[in-house]
Amino acid sequence: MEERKTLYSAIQPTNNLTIGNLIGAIKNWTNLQNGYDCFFAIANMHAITVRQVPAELRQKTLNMLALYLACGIDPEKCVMYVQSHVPAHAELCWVLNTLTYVGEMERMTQFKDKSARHAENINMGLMDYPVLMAADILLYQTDVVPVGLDQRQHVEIARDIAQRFNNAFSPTFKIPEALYMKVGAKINDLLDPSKKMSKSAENPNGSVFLSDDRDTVIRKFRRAVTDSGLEIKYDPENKAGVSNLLSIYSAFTGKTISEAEADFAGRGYGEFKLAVGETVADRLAPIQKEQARLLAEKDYLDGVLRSGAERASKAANRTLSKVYKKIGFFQL
Ligand code: ATP
Ligand code: LTN
Repeated sequence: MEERKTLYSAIQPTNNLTIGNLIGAIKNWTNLQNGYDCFFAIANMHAITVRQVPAELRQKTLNMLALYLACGIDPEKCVMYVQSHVPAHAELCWVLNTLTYVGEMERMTQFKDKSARHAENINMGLMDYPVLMAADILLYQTDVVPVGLDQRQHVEIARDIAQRFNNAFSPTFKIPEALYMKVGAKINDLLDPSKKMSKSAENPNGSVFLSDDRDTVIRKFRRAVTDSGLEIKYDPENKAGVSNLLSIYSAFTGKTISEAEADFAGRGYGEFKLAVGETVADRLAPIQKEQARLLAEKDYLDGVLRSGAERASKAANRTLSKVYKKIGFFQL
């Protein structure tokens, strides 16, 4: 039998997730979990590169796990764990730091964006973010990394660092490939459709959070920016707002873009926006209910994380000990 490939992804528990995270990341994970050996992390070490409130970070970590489960990620099939529970991430990051150049980190788009947004706290961790992410991916000998398009540069650098290590020592890391979905790899802000929808956007009315109640979801869609035209057709260049709404509708219903266009042929923007809002609200309700149910099951969540940490550590330590051997760390 052919060996199963390994899939790795993670989300930072920095805020409530948006429908961008759901469509761009989690939904694909649930579709992919049957075909791969999957690791899904809650990247709390990445999260602290921007200042967090400790009690909130702790709670958001559990919220995120409950959400993974509520969206249908199955702990029998996948390893779900908290990044800081596996010390090998920090350990490999240190080694990889010695193979990474300051100049290339300074040029990373996300680093530049976040430095501008958090000018008072441009810390070393923020700059090192991509190296920690490379450590995450490479520890598990990952084949594929399903992420949104905004993470492209980070996966590229992980590949470069892996290759650099393999060339400097000997083949050690598998070279990972990013995996983007055709529809929904980039969901945009409802108020500024030229920007990606983000969970830490300045104006929360442009982002739809998975925790938003029905009225809030519908209100946000009603106010979504479209254009002065009339036609409901997919044309991201000229009709960014309408195209974004069509992508969201298509992702939430499983219809193709042309089926989505057909559903709204001849209808007005107002009706269209309301229909998309209702569709999204209908799909979020059961996820929210299941998440709340799971959050009350503390022992169960604890068990999932304990078993996740154990399984992840085992795989990660296998790679780390190879690395330590190759670089000449004296081993006991
Ligand atoms: P922040 O605003 O705090 O930087 P974020 O909303 O960009 O966060 P991340 O934790 O950085 O979220 O990303 C988690 C996953 O969700 C990644 O795979 C990312 O590519 C994906 N993702 C985030 N935003 C979108 C979006 N608007 N469209 C599609 N995928 C997205
Ligand atoms: N930076 C990622 C989150 C993340 C990640 C990873 C994604 C941390 N480690 C490893 C894939 C693989 C983001 O989506 N913002």
